[in-house]
Amino acid sequence: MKLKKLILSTLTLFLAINSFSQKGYDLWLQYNKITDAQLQKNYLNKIQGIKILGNSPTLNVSAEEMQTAWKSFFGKELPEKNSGENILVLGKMDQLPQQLQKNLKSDFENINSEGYIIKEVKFEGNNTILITGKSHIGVLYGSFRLLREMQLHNKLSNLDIYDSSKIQKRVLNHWDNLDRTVERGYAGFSIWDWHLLPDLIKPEYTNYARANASIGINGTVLTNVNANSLVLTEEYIKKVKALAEVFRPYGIQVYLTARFSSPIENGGLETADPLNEEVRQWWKDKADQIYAEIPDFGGFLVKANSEGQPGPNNYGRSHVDGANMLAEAVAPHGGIIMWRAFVYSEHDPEDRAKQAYSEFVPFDGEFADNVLLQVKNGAIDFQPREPFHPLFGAMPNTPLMMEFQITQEYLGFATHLVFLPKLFEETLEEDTYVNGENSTVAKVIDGTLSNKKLTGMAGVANIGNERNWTGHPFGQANWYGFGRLAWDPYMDSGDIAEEWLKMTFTNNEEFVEPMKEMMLESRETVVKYMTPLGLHHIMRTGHHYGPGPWVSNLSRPEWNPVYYHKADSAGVGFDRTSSGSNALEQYADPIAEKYSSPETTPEKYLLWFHHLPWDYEMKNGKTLWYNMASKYQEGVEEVEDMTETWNNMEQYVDEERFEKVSMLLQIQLKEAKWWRDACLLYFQQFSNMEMPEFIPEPAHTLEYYKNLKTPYAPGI
Ligand code: BDP
Repeated sequence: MKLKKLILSTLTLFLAINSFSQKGYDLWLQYNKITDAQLQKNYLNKIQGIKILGNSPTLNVSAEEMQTAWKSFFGKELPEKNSGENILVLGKMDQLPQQLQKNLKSDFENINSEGYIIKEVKFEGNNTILITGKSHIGVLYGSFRLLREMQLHNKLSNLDIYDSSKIQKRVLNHWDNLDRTVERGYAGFSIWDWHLLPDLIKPEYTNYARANASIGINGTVLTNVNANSLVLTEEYIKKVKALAEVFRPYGIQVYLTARFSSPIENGGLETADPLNEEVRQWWKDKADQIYAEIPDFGGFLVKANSEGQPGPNNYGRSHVDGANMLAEAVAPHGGIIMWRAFVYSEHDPEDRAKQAYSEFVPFDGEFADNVLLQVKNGAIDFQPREPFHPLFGAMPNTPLMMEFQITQEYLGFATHLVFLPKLFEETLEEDTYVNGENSTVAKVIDGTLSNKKLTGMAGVANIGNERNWTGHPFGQANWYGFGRLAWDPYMDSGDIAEEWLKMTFTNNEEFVEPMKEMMLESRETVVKYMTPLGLHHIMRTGHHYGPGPWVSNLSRPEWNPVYYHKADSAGVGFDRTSSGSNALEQYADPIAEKYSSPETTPEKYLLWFHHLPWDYEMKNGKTLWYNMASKYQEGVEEVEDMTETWNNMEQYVDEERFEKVSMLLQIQLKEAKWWRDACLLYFQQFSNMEMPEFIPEPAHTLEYYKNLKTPYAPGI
């Protein structure tokens, strides 16, 4: 009896734990039970069975997803039916009866090869919901869309939905090493278990692919940009192939990072000179070898001549020489090269913010057709806030791919709650003026401005082997939001937050409304307590965790925070106007003119472009010093508000996620205060001004903050 009881209670506990942690693992694909009777009736009346036209692995996973969702929504299967009223029909265009194809002609004209149509039609004389597209992947995307409609509790009536991605290559960049450490990864180790591949295929690989396909991500770069040439050996290609096979039904191509010196390291050649015939042949052979195993291999991502990585400059050759050589190797197989523009040199005295532009603009129009130049959103490095990268307005004849960082290297790791789609949106909406007014960054990267044939958006992944994938439960929203914006860079970040909240937690408006507001404000909050008013790169060294504005002893000048804030008794900020580095000249005239005076520079970029005296009078009539202090204080107070908002949400969230977020918010609050106190104590030495009365007495001295060490911070 006792034993039975013990077994039972252990089982209950196990199930409870499992169902809770499952909530994190299932990401936004929770498919919460539909409890509203009306809604349930609507769904079950409209869809009473499923019919699949044709046969393919992608159609199979579409059908499987429907079943998974049905079990979860309604606790039952969706029966397969051959004919009848109210069935859901899945099939691509050429599988539809001729007449239906004809009727839908104009609908099909609205979508591209990955697009989908969800429409109520007569199929074999019956009322039917049809999910179709020009490809099986289109059908899969359509299936996820229908399920999203249901997760959002939208009624299924008069369905007439169509949608297509606006960007072609929607790619996650994993900075994962072959030893499973993840550069700038804060959610555990790499999910790729290289040691056990290709023989052990983990369910995580499939769930990763499902999650990505559900938001339209269609590519994954498996390895770190600081690349290891080992991944290009036969042994590893087999491992990569195994992953590619799992991802293929979900429409996800694999890519690898190519270390430029691989012909030397792997091929025994004496050089990696891109104009050397042997080297060129080596890359062609390598591409042939990879494509023989992985016919839909995407291509290579390359970090060259950047932060110590080898590249064409080592041989006196240009970035174009390097990129085009690789492009030639993958072109016969339909592959592409994503060549990174994240290039700066310690030997170059020019402002780091200017260097990529100086390096690449002269090559505009010279890259091969299958090269995308991958440009970070800002000219420095994934800061909490940066003006858009001037390259977006300066290379009209080169396909430019956006690179965002989803992992929070400079934004509090997986500890701080920050909703990044707000940051991404801000960049995408900026006007470059490259083709006159309204030449937004979004239009540059989706190709509409200059009719570019190849388009892409990359996001540095925040995924690891933590049970909930991203460490912070809200980190999932950044992965989700990246995918949504890569599909449609014009999406509103508020809509993204709302979708994610409903799909991940609950549709209850009392939860969704306040949480949405909190997420939308979270990015500005972090800017306030870390780098207000255009300050940037004042994090501690190496790991970049916490404040370190005093750091000045690193070997490369542009790695030191003092290089970026230039605080002295005369003032603070980086003069990038004509009296300083003149980085402003890299922007179109309307921006350069507007930002050349501090009076007309948006306050959010003030110290990015200007070095200003501490008593500079700002728009509100107060001094710069006063405003800086009040931003830091507001940041802290806003985190306090976040903790309060979250505390009111307990009834809507499972215990496990509730507790975890509560604790993380407490850490965030502690660290926001750390940022405020350390930065204000440091800058006060130069401002020589009183701390405004609203700033509480700092908990510690400046020396204390300077001496803090975190040798084992994750991500390096
Ligand atoms: C910096 C990171 C470094 C990356 C580099 C890059 O600190 O780890 O390797 O960017 O993007 O932000 O290549």
